[in-house]
Formats: sequence, C-alpha cells, structure tokens
Amino acid sequence: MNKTALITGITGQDGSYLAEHLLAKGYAVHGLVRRASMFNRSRIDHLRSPGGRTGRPSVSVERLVLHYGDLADLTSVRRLLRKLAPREVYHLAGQSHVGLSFEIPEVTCQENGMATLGLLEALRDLDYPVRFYHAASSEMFGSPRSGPQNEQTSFNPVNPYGCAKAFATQLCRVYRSAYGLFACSGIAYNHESPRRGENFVTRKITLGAARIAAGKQSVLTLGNLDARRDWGYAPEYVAAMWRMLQAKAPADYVLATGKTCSVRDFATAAFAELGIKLKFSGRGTAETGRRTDTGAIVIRIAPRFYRATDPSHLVGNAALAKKALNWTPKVTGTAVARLMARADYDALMSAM
Ligand code: G4F
Repeated sequence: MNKTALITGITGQDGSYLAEHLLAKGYAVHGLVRRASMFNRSRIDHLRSPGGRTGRPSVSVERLVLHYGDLADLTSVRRLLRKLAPREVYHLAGQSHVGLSFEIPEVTCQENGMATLGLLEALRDLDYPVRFYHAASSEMFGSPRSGPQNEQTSFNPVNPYGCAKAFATQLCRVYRSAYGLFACSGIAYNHESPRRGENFVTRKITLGAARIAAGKQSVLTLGNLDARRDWGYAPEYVAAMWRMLQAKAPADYVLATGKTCSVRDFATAAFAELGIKLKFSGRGTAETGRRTDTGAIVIRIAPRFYRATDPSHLVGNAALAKKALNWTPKVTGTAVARLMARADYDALMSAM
C-alpha cells in the first residue's frame, strides 16, 4: 500500500500532530510550506532534526519532507501533486482566527474558500486515486437553530471565517457527488493543546496563567468570559482525520466532545492548576478576577477582544464519528485547561 500523504498547514497545531500520527503509522509525509523571511517551524522541529528539541532521537527525518509552495499558486501545487502522487491529502492550511476574519475578510475567504476550491480542481484532474480531508469547522453552524449540532444541522455562519468554511465544505460535497472524489470534511469543534497559537483564548489564558504564577506578568486581558465552547484535545482530533480517510466511503463528520464550558470556567481551571484561585464578581465588561490571597486583579476585560458577533450554543454531537470511525474524544474542557497550563508553566520554568 502506498503510504504517502501531503499536508497543507503542516506547521500549525493540527498539522504537527497529524504529521506525528502519520509518521508513527509508517507514512512518508510531505508538507506544503509557505516561504517566509522567518522560519515558523517550531512545532515540527523535533521531527526534522535528530535529537530535536525533546532530546529524543528522531526516527522520522527521512520520511518527512517539506516543500515550498502556496495554495495561491496552483501551478506549483499541481506540479507537486504530480511529482509526489500522494494517496492522502490533508488540507489544514488557512486563516484560522475567527476574530481576525472580521479585519481581513477577503484574505480569509480567499485562503479558506477559494484555495480549497483550487485544490479540489487540482485533485479532480489527477489520474490516480486520492483521498482528501478538508478541515471544516463548527463555525459554519454559527448561530444554530438546534443543538447539539450534527452532520444534518444547517449552516448559519455569523462571521467571514464561518462563511468561507461553509462554502468550502459544500464544494467538497459537490465534488464528492459530481466527480466521485473521496472528499471528507471534519466539522471540528474547538480543539486545543500546548501547541495552540497564542492568540486563541485557551492558549492566551494558559500562557498568561503560567507567567502570572511565575511572577513574570501581572494581568491577563480577555474579552467575553461568558462565551462557551465545546473544547477538546487536538491530538485526539487528528486521529479522527486519519480515520476518516481510511473509511470505506467518504462522508462528513462532526468532531466534538459534546460538552461545553465557558471561557470563565476554562480560566478558573487553568489558574487553579497553578495554585491561583480566581474569584469572579459581577458580569460583563466590569468583571474582574482576583487572587484571593493577595487581592491583586489578574484578569481584566477589554472591549477590543469582543467580537462583532460571536457564535452561541455551539456544541457537537459526534455520534456518527463514534459509530462509523470508532472515535470518542476523552479529554474535554477544564481537563484541557489544566494540561495546557501545566505544560506552559513547566516550559517557562525549564527556560528560566
Ligand atoms: O479561542 P478563540 O479565538 O476560538 P474560536 O473563535 O472559537 O475559533 C477556533 O475554533 C473554531 C472551531 O473549531 C475554529 F474553526 C477556528 O479556526 C478556531 O480554531 O475564541 C473562543 C471564544 C470566543 O467566543 C471569543 O469571543 O473565546 C472568546 N474570547 C474571550 N476573550 C476570546 C478572548 N478569544 C480570543 N481569541 N481572545 C480573547 O482575549
């Protein structure tokens, strides 16, 4: 069996865990990376250099290859597909920050919408069978009319990011039915880890908690503490991506824990893990968190972190993934907060 995979977005959180997952299964893994003046490969460095940042010997150096390319330059992508002939393509690249999608809607729609269409067109022309994973999102449900959401719930996005993902997901369905392409969309709810980008709320909280616990920062500024999300653990989600491409037939799957907690709950668990008990008073923009022992304010609220519209009631029903893929996420919400806070604190201490 040809075990060659191509990952777009390999340097991101999911891309790095997926690369590990596939390498452990014996795949040759190719990653598409954009050229930039500064390297942004810290999440996969340990896979590329013998001894890596963990000190563990890398077994994967020869089976992991990076290629310069850009989804905005489809000729280069087509050329790469011809050269590598990957049997599995995991499309994870794109502008992934929902808040930012209000600031740069055109780039967001270009990268998350049109680039996916370009990739689908390139795959449609291949003369070998290929299986395609598209990273869709719970943001497509936006303000859902029912919950928990499943694969039948209609899309109702409330931000440019969700609109672009809905466009791309529907196109995957069209290419599946019109051309028989093995295209699957993972409708993933929030999934986090110590490799999460620092401007997502979970990582912002756990890094802030670690720095405050270490005496390196005094205050953490956040937006809407009442926002609730269905938070899972990223390594479990990449396992589902792989399983989707091993299934007999292509389909879309909701990937979710089925449980939600608020930003406030997440922050409380992260700080508690590091010995700081938060006490919240009031609601809305006047809310502050306090250290009970010293009385010092450690969380402030700033309107700039509020969004023009924020999805509400996003909680997923992953029954289909459980039944068809035998996939059940185990780490949820506040447990994710605790493990991320601990990892950030330990990394900070070992760097001191
Ligand atoms: O961490 P967030 O920025 O993630 P969001 O918007 O839910 O999107 C993430 O999950 C989606 C579903 O899987 C993905 F499609 C998407 O690519 C991304 O991975 O914000 C979570 C919640 C929001 O309601 C936001 O308003 O946290 C609230 N929040 C409160 N204070 C904040 C902050 N978000 C950020 N980024 N920064 C804050 O200070």
